[in-house]
Amino acid sequence: MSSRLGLGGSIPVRNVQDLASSSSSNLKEIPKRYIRPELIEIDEVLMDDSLQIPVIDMLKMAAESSDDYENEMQKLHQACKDWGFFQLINHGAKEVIEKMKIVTQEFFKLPLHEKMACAQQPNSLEGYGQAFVVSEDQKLDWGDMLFLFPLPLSQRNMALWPNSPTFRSTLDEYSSELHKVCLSLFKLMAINLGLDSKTLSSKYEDGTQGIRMNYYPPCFEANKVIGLSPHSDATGLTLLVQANDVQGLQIKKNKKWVPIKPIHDAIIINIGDVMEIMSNGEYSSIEHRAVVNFDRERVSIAAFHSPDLKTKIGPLKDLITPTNTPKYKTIEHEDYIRLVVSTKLDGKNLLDHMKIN
Ligand SMILES: O=C(O)CCC(=O)C(=O)O
Repeated sequence: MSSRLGLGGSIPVRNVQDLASSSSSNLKEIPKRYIRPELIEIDEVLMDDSLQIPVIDMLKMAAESSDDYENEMQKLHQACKDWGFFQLINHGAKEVIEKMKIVTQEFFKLPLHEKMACAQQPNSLEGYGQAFVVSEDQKLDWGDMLFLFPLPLSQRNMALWPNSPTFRSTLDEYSSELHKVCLSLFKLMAINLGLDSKTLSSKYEDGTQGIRMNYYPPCFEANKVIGLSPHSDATGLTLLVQANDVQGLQIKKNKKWVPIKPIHDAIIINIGDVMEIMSNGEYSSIEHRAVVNFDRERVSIAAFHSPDLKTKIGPLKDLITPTNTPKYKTIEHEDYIRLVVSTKLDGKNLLDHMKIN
């Protein structure tokens, strides 16, 4: 079973970009399925800028001999432990990120029928559509997405890639550059966890990479809808960029939502559930969501990285000692994927199922 097919499919629902565009719908009232008071009103949003995620400089960790190495490695370790989120600068992928931002925005500008050439197929989340709609009365997010799986190469489904040579070559390059950044981060994280530097990266070299391009249309009731419901990422490490300069990402810290201000050339990195489990809880996978803007569209690109299917999901053996006993179960990767799907279906927290009480 391939990991992406195992994630199941989504019931097709109305395209939100089309629904929101006044020329096609003259929308006067937002349909009830998008109105989410239960999500929007429940937790406070931090309104000042006092709390921001750490900024980590990749260049300072490039050589152990550099003066800043120890300090920056320590900052990285603390960011993974305390925040589960950070902004990475000087990562070497700046140029391809700029190109990727352009081709992504161009894709969402295409007429609906052209975008629908990449539509999600039954039983798969891959393609153009919406995130994981499983019932006819489920509340909906105010956003569309194009979700593709560039890695492993053997499983690329080119039929769902937009038919533009520039899009394709850019996504190909983006996939490979971000995968490199991801592997480099895993080496640094392994060192910080006191492990052999290849312990983590070796599990991800042939792993899965899913790239999700999110489009959140503006909404005149932006304070009543949600772009992307609160979630933590079921994968290992996510590399996120905001494709235009409209903010919307919020992360949960001390029971409050903290709006993130992306630095222009930075990649926002977050620890996923698999990394929390493998680190035996040393690193944290944090809940986050995307909110919508009143008068401007927002576009973001998330690259999710999962280990290969041979890798069991559980705390890394080398971290387990008599005083650091396993806090999570160890299960086969395919069983983990089944768990991801079933917990998504019943809206439960995956990590609660993996924790050993
Ligand atoms: O749009 C964003 O900033 C967040 C995207 C995200 O969390 C996701 O695609 O899983």
